[in-house]
Amino acid sequence: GVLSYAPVREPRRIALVRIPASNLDEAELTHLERRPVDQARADEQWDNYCAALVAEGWETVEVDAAPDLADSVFVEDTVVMFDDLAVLTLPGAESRRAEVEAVERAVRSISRLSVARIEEPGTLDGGDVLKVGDVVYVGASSRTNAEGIRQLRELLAPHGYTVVGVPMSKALHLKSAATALPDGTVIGDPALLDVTGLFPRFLPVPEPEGVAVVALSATSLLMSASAPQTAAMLAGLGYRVVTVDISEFEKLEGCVTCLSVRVR
Ligand code: CIR
Repeated sequence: GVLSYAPVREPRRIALVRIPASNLDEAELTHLERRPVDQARADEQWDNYCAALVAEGWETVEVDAAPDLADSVFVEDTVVMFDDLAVLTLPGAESRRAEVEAVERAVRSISRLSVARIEEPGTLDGGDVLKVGDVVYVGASSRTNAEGIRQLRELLAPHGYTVVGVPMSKALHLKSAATALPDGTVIGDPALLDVTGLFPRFLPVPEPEGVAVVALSATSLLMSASAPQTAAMLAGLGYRVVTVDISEFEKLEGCVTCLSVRVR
């Protein structure tokens, strides 16, 4: 007989990214004192961040630049992905709401995605949304209100996700305090969390900058270069750890997760 080999069609692993604005010094700050940002260095760090994603097999899709929207580089806050459902957010900070329009265009350009959105009076920042399997932890932070959490719960119920609200008073976003390893273990800084008992498996990390990891695959992690002890700890658990210097974005309360949105 004739053997025919169908090409293996894997869905593309896309990372949405957005080039830094030219007014980074006007970015929102909640918990940190303002320190001057080196714009050229920020641009270079962003290039390296994108290059690291590409090197790990991700295709970057750029959201149209918004040179005047100071926080637009932190694209994670504007859309949250659940399989093929993209939920556009309504950012808690007024100054960030205009970011969503171009993100919507970018999301709609990826044909396999369906699109929903959080609506007023709900507010929700993607940085507050932590997925662990089919449980979605959502930080009730200064940016994300109860109505935003309620709307997300309603949008996700038909998709089999359970939404769990998490009180957040000590850090900007839930993911400024905790993220998840590919095996579902939540890692974080207990000093930045109101509660840790909600997570079935919780592992404290030794540095505040170490709380944020991006799962590049089941076995590799992207982390900030500012957390070498955490990197060593996670390497010790068997992960391959890729580090990037994002110091200019850390001055603006950004972390390694918030610079991209992974569409798996
Ligand atoms: C803000 O305050 O909105 C930005 N300066 C930082 C946002 C960081 N985003 C995140 O952690 N998901």
